[in-house]
Amino acid sequence: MKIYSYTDLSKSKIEELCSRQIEDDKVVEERVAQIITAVKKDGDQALINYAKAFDGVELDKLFLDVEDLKQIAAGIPADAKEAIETAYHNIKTFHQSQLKIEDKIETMPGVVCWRESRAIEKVGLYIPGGTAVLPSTFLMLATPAIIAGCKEIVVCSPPQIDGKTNCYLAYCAVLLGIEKIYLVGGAQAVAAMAFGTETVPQVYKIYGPGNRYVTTAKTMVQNRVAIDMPAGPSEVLVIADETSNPAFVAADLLAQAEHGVDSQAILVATSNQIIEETLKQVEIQLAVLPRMEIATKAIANSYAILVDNLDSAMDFSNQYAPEHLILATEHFENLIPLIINAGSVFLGNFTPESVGDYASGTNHTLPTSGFAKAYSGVSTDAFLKKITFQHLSTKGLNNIGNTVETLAAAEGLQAHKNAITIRLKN
Ligand code: HSO
Ligand code: ZN
Repeated sequence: MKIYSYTDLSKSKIEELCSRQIEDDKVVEERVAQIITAVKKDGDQALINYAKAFDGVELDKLFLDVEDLKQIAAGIPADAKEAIETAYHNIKTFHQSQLKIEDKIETMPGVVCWRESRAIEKVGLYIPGGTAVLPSTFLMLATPAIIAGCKEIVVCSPPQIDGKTNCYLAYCAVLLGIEKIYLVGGAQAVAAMAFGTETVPQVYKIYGPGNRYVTTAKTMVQNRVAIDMPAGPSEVLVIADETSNPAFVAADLLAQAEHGVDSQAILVATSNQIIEETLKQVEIQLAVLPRMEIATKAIANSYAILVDNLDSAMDFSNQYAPEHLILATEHFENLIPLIINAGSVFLGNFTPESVGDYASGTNHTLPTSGFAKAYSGVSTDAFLKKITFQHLSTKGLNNIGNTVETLAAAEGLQAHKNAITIRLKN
């Protein structure tokens, strides 16, 4: 891990450190475009072909139904079942609290405006499979969709080699009341949900993380459907002062690093000693990790920054706009007002990112690659649209009428003006 001193960094070097270097990959783009075309043209048959080619399975049915799911779910170990239930409870409780009814506002006497939420009717959730099967992502996406009241929740996840899904995902489905999992992965899953096939329903918005193929497909179908957010490799930035615990900080950096070779784990610390002790801990803990190879590459891809004070630390963090921000400092409350850009924040020495990844209640589908500057993570809001309403009494129209007539005339839109005048004369 490289170490930099913040005061010595030029503006352009800071920019370089904050850029996530996601190159456009023309090969991936071409491949994904072909997949989308094939799914549009051949529907289910294309999905069956890709399952054979990419997942190595001959599917005779493209989905698992309630009975299949119940049967697979029965194999879940008791402790995992309990853990999923606890996580679900917390995620549900937090996301339910996000449903808010807004006040009606009288902007001038007799003119009343308000907003009401309506669920997006059809949503598509992508749950990754492959090297890491993520039941937690299933909970994070389906729970707010259900709370928002989405009528049709389409779930796609790649088939395992046995042509099924694992017991964890199946148990989540049973717990959530989701009656089908479509055994479709990769770009073909995104294409299927965007355009629909004989079996996979078309949706209005697609959510969920995935590999480069999935992400590229999501960007490519955006002229057809909405997506949750652009996605890149996962990342964490830890701000540590002398009250931090180097072993804890190292553990958090490694929890991030084990996600993938392109993950970033950034340490911003107020002394050289903290950096040295933390990196020593990283080495010790890394050596015994099952995913050591992946984590080693990710750590090599990451860096530490020495700052003079916590204000500078926050300054850098806001420029980097991390997906996850951990404040490993005793007086984190002083830093909260200084946070401008971050996906989700973890406060103090006893709040590891892992709790938010799984079970505290906050969502783990968050903006990466600096998109935290403009995007929020997934929440119940992401499954809702806000519709505005207005009602005018005759008094209201009398009060506002001239204003609108004048503005319509200024824009040269006579018919707009007439729509007011004809009523005022009445
Ligand atoms: N850190 C990931 C979420 C996750 N971690 C799932 C473990 N499982 C992105 O926020
Ligand atoms: Zn994670």
